[in-house]
Amino acid sequence: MDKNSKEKSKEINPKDVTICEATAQMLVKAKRDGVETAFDRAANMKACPIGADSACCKHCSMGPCRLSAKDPYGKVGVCGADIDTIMARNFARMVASGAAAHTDHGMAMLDLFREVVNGNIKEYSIKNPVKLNAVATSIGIEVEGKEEKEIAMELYKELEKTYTQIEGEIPFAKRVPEKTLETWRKQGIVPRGAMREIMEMMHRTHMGVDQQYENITKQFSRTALADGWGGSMVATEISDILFGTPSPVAVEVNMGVLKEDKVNIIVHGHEPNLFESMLVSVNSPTLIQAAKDAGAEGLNLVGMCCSGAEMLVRHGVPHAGNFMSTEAVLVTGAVDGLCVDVQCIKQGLSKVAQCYDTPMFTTNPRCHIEGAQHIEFNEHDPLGCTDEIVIKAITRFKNRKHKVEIPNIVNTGVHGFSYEYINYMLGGSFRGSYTPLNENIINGRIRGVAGVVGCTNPRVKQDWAHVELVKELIKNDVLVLQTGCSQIALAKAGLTTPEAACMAGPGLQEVCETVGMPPVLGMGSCVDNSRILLAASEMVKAGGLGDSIADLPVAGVAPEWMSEKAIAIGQYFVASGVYTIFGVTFPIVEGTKFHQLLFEGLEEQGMGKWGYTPDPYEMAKMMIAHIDKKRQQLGIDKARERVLVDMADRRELEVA
Ligand code: NFS
Ligand code: SF4
Repeated sequence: MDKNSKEKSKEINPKDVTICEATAQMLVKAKRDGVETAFDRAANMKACPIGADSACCKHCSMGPCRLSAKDPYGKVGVCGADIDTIMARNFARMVASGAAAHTDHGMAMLDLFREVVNGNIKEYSIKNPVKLNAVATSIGIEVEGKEEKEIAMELYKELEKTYTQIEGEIPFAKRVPEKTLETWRKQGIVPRGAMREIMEMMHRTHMGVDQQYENITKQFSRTALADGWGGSMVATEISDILFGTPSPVAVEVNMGVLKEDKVNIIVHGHEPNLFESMLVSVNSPTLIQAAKDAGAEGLNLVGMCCSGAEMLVRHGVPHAGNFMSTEAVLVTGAVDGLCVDVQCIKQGLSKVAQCYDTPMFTTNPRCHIEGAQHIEFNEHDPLGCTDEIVIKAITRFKNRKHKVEIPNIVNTGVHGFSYEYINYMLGGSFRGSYTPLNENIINGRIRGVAGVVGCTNPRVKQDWAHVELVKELIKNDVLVLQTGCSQIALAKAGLTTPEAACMAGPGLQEVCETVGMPPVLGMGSCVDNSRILLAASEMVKAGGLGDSIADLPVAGVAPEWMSEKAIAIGQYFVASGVYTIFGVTFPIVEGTKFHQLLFEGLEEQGMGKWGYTPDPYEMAKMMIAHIDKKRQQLGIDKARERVLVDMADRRELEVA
């Protein structure tokens, strides 16, 4: 036994690390099968305390330098960098990396769009011309009397600037409420183009460049905004134009969506083009016949993580679970093919897949994984890749060697609330608008709106903080908007059904029942957080709730975050004016100047601010207190008291 394996002695109790029953069941099986997952590794990998506080720097070989969180100003790096510079630079690089991931994804969608419009790719087409016109109009492109192709080409050229523009403001800055934009202009943080912002961010965080935390913060705000109002928004809007805008659809979630008698194929990753092509492949009569010839009942396509969330809201494709369930799902032995593209794909998956003879396929030139087969996805011949994967999965089905154990749990919910649909749902088909939402906030039935988003993380009990927090929020009449892995946690907990309205406070319950909607609205993947930005923007424009996003009674939260993308998202929400709370841990030393700037100072500059607590009940309290403060500033706090008294009276009458 080597030293390493001797150290790996801590055993996990599945019930302590997740509230997802299917995942817990599979962790028990994994232990039986001698298979290790990230839960085991997290228990045996002590997080570095200095790194967790971001009190170290390895930007040059005079270091690495370690400072102390206990005495943050007691020491500086070899170059003289102080704690604020070091933490701000580290934070900035997390933002740059997260923003790069989203913007590169958006650019891949834009590349596809250009080739479709040019006629070079025929396998995809514009599915949603109404959205094409709406997006074009929103950034000042005249659509009247023009052919679809002409509008699309103009839109492409304009949106390309999101990435390549050197001077000026990114195109979607035109969608930002005027006063919010004014704040950005005053602070000098309106993004020019994403490539420029990310490049400048990397430059400024190099050894010996920007060594003033406030100045670094400005640039990472600008970089983050180039993600939220840039790359992510392009990803969402172009995907809607090419593949359709989500509208409410009943979906099945959890590991029970795998079928023992079918060839199970999972797509896990982020870019919908691959998944869309896989959807075509699994519907091919030839391949369905091949599956039947192999003794299967058919082909079963299932999503995971964010591309799964996108296909869930757009097409109602079943979803097997979120980030911390991706290894566990392989332990079922039922997965005949695991197909991935980019982001949030644990390298550990390849080893677990090997244990169960599940072929794992990487498909994107950006992401190869040791032990996985690479079958490159090419948009000019998308089926070439996805058909081959289906064929290989059928072969695995035919030769299944492992006993299959699928947790018998399926939850149904309603997801697919694009910001356009919220408009339609509340405003009716003739004059969709956010006015009814605002009215319900002003009259107090809805106390405020919360965006609950982000990852799951083996450092905390999977799904627990998401679920407990959301229950608290809706109980207090806060309408919840969701994306990413968080909405899968809530779907598994049964809170994305219209019936879940009974768990909401009296005001929110009344609104949900009138409209027939759940109190928790699933909107899609992490790039679809841009839908939340647009919803916030529409709320400002509909009137009555102030002039900027910072005036709204809203808050954002990522209770179980883990990725750099989450930090980028958090920062663009904060810079857009939203109070944003993170759980798990926060990579900054408390009591430092940089901490003070992020947790208080930015708000004084007209933006939002950061908050932190690992406790979901505390999170709910902090968010509700903020929402109430905003209600008070708007002068609508009294209305809520009145409406709640009314409703209580009415209920008493009904009982009598
Ligand atoms: Ni968002 Fe999606 Fe999930 Fe977190 Fe990862 S899949 S982009 S980063 S873990 S929500
Ligand atoms: Fe140390 Fe400064 Fe080099 Fe960072 S840049 S490793 S603080 S010497």
